[in-house]
Amino acid sequence: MQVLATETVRIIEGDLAAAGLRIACVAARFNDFVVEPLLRGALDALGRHGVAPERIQVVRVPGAFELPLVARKLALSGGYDAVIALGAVIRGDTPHFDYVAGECAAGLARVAADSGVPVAFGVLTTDTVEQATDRAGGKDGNKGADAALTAIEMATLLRKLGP
Ligand code: INI
Repeated sequence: MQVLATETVRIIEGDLAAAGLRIACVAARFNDFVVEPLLRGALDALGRHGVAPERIQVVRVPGAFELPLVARKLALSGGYDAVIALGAVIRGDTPHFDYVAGECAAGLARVAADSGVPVAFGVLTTDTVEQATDRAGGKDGNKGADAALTAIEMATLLRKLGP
């Protein structure tokens, strides 16, 4: 059996050349002290990679539970190459966490698979407020910016893969 090196096979992957992409960001207002820095990080990353502001639409929803419905509407509109979902579900003391976080993650994954439009998961699910702020422009980076890069990479990848 021949062992094939990755250099010898054809590989398709996305890139970060984002000029011309149309991007929708859907952001939860719940825990806005975390979500706003995520949104700023996402917009900063989109701008740095060449997405024009007039090609970006921001939509706000009450909480993370509402993200999938609106992401679905945006994805199916035909107006966007990718959707970035932003939210923060913080466990605290509430059993609500598991329902909100679980439905949000499963719902967003379903939207992407069903619509064919990439949905980047920029939703923090953490045990504490500190863990959330660390990931929203704190010591652990900015997951909104990371989600924006994923959205760009997936949108460019899908373009390369064709219809
Ligand atoms: N929504 C969040 O975005 N984050 C949370 O941490 C959260 N908690 O913990 O309850 C939360 N709840 C609200 C939820 O997303 C819906 O907006 C609400 O249940 C109405 O449908």
